[in-house]
This record gives sequence, structure tokens and C-alpha cells, in this order.
Amino acid sequence: MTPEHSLTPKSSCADYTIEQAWETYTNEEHDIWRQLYERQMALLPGRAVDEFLHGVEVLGMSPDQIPDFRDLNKRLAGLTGWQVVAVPDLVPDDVFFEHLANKRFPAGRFIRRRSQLDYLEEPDIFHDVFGHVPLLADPVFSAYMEAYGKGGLRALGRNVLNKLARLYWYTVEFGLIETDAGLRIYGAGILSSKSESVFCLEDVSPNRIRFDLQRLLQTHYRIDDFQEVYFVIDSFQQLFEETYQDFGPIYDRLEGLPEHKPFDIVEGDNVITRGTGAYAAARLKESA
Ligand code: HBI
Ligand code: FE
Repeated sequence: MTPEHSLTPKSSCADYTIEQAWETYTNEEHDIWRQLYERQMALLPGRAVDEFLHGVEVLGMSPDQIPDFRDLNKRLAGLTGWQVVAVPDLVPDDVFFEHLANKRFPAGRFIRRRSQLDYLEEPDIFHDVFGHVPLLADPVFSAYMEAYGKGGLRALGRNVLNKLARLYWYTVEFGLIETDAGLRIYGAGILSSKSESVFCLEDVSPNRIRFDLQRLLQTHYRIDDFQEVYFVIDSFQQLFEETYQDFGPIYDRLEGLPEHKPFDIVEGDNVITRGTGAYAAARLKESA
């Protein structure tokens, strides 16, 4: 009787990496991948940015099986020089940044259970590999990720990680991008989520505001529900260029500036859509 789920070894070396041990995934786990993959690929054409769909294709991802990092890394190496490394779960911030700064993406090896199909706390292999990895095949976005890792290592020294984490959250995880065909998704937290893939573009509740680095760094975020605001970039080039700077002076300026709640609209915001806030209000009432 094969176990339902393969065991993810806890042992790991200093950089927290482990073997993916791809052969030990069970049919049940490959089938959970299939179900998640097919569900998202039924939604994402027309909602995800083209570079994401291109990445899925050039990296040879398919519904048939959990990607084998050995194959994935051969393709990635030839495209942008990035590698995916398996980790047991979230790793300490300094380890995470060290990996990104060296073009290694730490991906959870485990896959969620069927009972967690719609939401799980920690990033599993579907969130990390389906959500994050395809855009690492894009030269500009992957350069942004590398720069973010280097910036993260510097931020550790200044104890401003809570501010920099907002940049990761509102771009890498929940970012939207303006295209000739309209708004599209590039954030992995949305790309790997069935319901938020629709909500982020079509619901009247959230605000959608043009990307502004300092404003974004002042803005709190929610980790337990749909976002109340989405920041919209014009291009990956813009994202890279506007963040490829010494954050020191920005961190200094932030000291004296107010912090914003996720749904706030503030002076100077370039608002694309002003939300009703109805979704968050209804959730608040439910939980009251
Ligand atoms: N570890 N494996 C993993 N994956 C993440 O996305 C991750 C992490 N550690 C820390 C972290 N993300 C965030 O706190 C970053 O903002 C640093
Ligand atoms: Fe993530």
C-alpha cells in the first residue's frame, strides 16, 4: 500500500535545501498537481500576463506530473541561469534572500492535500513552481528577483525587513500589470489561486492603484484573505528600473511618513479603479 503522500525530509544543510526526490511522489500527489494545474490553466489565458504563459510553455510544465527540478533546471539554466532548489517549507529570511541573490528559487517540495485545494498557509510546490517559476524564465523579471534578494540582504542589516516585504508582497506575490489588452496578473499568489485570479481583475471591491514605490512601502497588507488593493506596473522593465536603487534614502524618508491601511486611498495616488470595499466589509461582518 503506497503512502498517500511522500514524506518531505526535514533534514537540510545550512541553506535549508533538500533533495526533491522526484521519484518518491505518489500518484495521488501527481493527481493533485493535475487538478490544480488544469483548474488554473482553464482560467489564466486572458487573465495572466503573456510572459507567464510563455514561461509555463518553455519550461515544459504540464498537468501530467509534478515538474522534476532536474528537467526544469536544465531549461532555466539556458534561459536566465536561475535554478529551483527544494526546501522543506518556509526558510529564514536571510537564507531566502541569499538564495534569490544567487539566482536560486527555494520551492517547497511538498504538495497540498486535496482538503487544502483552495487555501493553505505555507507555499507548497504548486504555489512556488506553478506560481513563481514561469516568470523566472523572463530575463527582466528574473533580474528583478535577483536584485530583490540582494536588497533583502542589505535590508536585514538595517532591520527594515517589514517594509521591504511589502514590495515582495505587492509585486512578486500580488502584482498586476497594464498591457495593451488590459490589466493582467503576474503575482504568484494570484496565479496559483483559483478564486483570486478572478477577484483581482473583475471584482468591484478592491482598489487598483498605479505602482509607486514609496507609497507601496508605506502600505500594510493582509495575509489571510483577498487583497484590498492591487498595485499595477506598466512593465517589468519599469519595476526593475524603479527598484534598482539604493533604498537607504527611502528607508530614511519612511521613518517620518505615515503608514497606510490596505484600503486607504491617499493624496497623490494614481487610482485606476476605486473599489467599493464591499468584499472586505462583508468578511468583517461575517467574522464579527
Ligand atoms: N521561504 N521557502 C520560502 N519561500 C518564501 O516565499 C519565503 C521564505 N522565507 C521568507 C519569505 N518568503 C518572506 O518573509 C520574504 O518576504 C522574505
Ligand atoms: Fe510565494
